[in-house]
Amino acid sequence: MATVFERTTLSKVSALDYIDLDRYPIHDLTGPTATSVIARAREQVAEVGAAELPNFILPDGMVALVRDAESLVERAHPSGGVGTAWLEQPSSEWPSGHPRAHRMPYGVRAVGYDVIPYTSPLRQIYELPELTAFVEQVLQRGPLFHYADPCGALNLAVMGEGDQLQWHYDQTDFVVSLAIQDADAGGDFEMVPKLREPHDEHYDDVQAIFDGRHERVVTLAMTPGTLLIFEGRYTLHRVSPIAGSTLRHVGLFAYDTKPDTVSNEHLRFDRYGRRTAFAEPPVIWPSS
Ligand SMILES: O=C(O)CCC(=O)C(=O)O
Ligand SMILES: [Fe+2]
Repeated sequence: MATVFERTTLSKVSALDYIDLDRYPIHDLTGPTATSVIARAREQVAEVGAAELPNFILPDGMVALVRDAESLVERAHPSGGVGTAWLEQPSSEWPSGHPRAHRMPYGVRAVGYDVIPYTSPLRQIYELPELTAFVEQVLQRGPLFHYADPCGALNLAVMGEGDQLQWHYDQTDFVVSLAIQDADAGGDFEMVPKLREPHDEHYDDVQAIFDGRHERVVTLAMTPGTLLIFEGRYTLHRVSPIAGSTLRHVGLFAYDTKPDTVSNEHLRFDRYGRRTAFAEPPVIWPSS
């Protein structure tokens, strides 16, 4: 017990060191700086469904995160094909030409939480209780828990030449992402604030976006080092196709308002290529 506690404490201290605590004092949420950062982020979420926190990570932290991401690329599982904005198999109820039946190409590679080593700075940042408490304060949805899925709780999303994510709504209320590396071109995070309402899908407006009428589309800079707190269930969004040889890396931090939510074997196999999670992150890859 004592040993585990000591090891954990040491790694938490170093993960806080990656964060610009002068600008974002997540270790002291009651101080004046944190109070104003939280108030501003809440405003942004209320106005556009997304709070962008640039330079959340210090330059040394970025060096460590990029090196880490590059070392994790070989653990990424590719998935791709065509999908709808609602991330569902369209039922026959939707005639062809209906936005709900509209399929768009996607391609992405995902590194699951179960294969991210304990020494990974991305993992250590995600596991900071201070970060969870900060996100909790911004979102004001009551206590937050790490998503309990052994593969899905934390992901590194890797996208290369030709990869993209189609226009979609997330199936969770919100997601927290950390921009680690930009592609040479493309890979823009584009979103349409306030398009969907709980009881109105506004299909005509969605169709207009699919038709390329982008007046309402907002592109977020997502400069490496930016933390983004994003309400993806009601904000249509996509990642535009990537060009060039530099990989786009984004860390995806999953939380839930309930402590024990997990995914299922089918979804897990689709995204990670395995039905069962590794019990411990493999030290070498490919794992034997
Ligand atoms: O990679 C990103 O920036 C966003 C990813 C995303 O929208 C998703 O995984 O649902
Ligand atoms: Fe999404």
